[in-house]
Formats: sequence, C-alpha cells, structure tokens
Amino acid sequence: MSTLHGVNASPFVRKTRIALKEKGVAYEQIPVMPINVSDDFKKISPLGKIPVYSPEEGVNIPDSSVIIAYLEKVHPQPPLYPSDPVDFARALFLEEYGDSALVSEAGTIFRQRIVNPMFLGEATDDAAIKQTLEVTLPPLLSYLEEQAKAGEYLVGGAFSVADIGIVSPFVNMMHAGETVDASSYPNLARYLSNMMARPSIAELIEEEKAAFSAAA
Ligand SMILES: N[C@@H](CCC(=O)N[C@@H](CS)C(=O)NCC(=O)O)C(=O)O
Repeated sequence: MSTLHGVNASPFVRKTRIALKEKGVAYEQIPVMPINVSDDFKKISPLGKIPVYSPEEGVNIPDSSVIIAYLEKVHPQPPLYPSDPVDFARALFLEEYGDSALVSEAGTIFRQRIVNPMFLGEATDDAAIKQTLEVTLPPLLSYLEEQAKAGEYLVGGAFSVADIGIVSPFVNMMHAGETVDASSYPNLARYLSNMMARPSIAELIEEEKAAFSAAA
C-alpha cells in the first residue's frame, strides 16, 4: 500500500488526502510533524516539508501539487484537471493562489488560535489575527467572491484541483473559528459550504475535528 507522510492539520496534506480520496487510492499515513524534521525525512523531502507521498518502495514524491499531478497520471479517473487548455491554466493558478496567498493568511489565524495555544504552549497574538481579518484577508475574499460566481465549481463546471487548493486553507480557518460572512461574500460562502459538504472533504473535516477535540 502507498504511504502519505504528514499531519492532517496541514492544508497541503489535506489537499493530497482529498485527491487520494477522490481517486479511490488506499494509503497508510505516517503523521510527520513539519518541525525539526529528521535527516532521514530530509532524504525523501529535500525541502524538509510535508507532505511526501510514497506510492511504492523507493519512490518518494514531495509537494502537494506535484503529488496530485502524479496521481492524475497514474489514476486518470476521475480527472482533477480540466481538459480545456485555458481552464487547465486557470485551475493551476487557483491552486497556486490557495497554496500561497490564502495559506499565508489562513496560516496566521490557525497558528495563533490553534497551534500556539494547543501545541506549543504559546500565547495567541490577537493583533496578528486582527490585522489578518481586517486588512490582509479581505482582498483575497473579494477576489474569490468573483471566482465563485462561476457556480458549483471554480473552473470548467467540474470539481478540480482548483477547488482542492482553495477549499483546503478555508478548512484551517474554520477549525480556528472563522467562516466567510455570507452577507459580504455570498457566492464564496455558498461555494465553500457546498465544497465542505462534499463527501471526500466532509469526511476529513470530521476526522480533523475529532482529533482537535481530543487534543483540547
Ligand atoms: N509547496 C509545498 C508546501 C508544503 C509546506 O509548506 N508544508 C508545511 C506544512 S503546512 C511545512 O512542511 N513546513 C515546514 C517548513 O517549511 O520547514 C506543498 O504544496 O506541499
């Protein structure tokens, strides 16, 4: 059986797990924490980051975007990339938007509200949360409100890597007590609520919630 290295709270591990679930691929998981990783782990993850996916002995694939692209080659059904070239490019960009800008803002809230108090015994920086919620996050929500007008999915009328990349950081925000205000961002709020009810994603959310409750 294949192996996924990384803890579930990571938005990048979650991206990978959603793709594995959508494609019906079974895997074992080794919950590697991305702090002070061992030299052995660096041999399979040269940047020292999670996730790493090992489909077979001696094959180790780091990086959620690379892993999902690999899975698409090996398990083409159901497709997670649009076939139209322009939609394909848009989906890759939205995945990157989630991985970079959105993970950065969601990460601040998650780190301050969950990681610091629960796992590191450190105080929550309320000023950092306020700055994120009032200054740096709203422009991203406005951009995504426009993208979510497309309908049920972000690109090409079907579930894709764009949806995986965008919804995953919002799951971290939800765990940290923040949901998108439907009166300010109606399309985005509706879109996220549909996405989080999708079986491959809802199942992970329930598992993660149970783990956070047990750790609290
Ligand atoms: N581009 C990578 C980013 C992975 C990443 O940044 N993972 C974080 C955990 S959420 C990590 O391992 N951080 C440890 C570090 O940067 O040293 C991907 O898509 O997998």
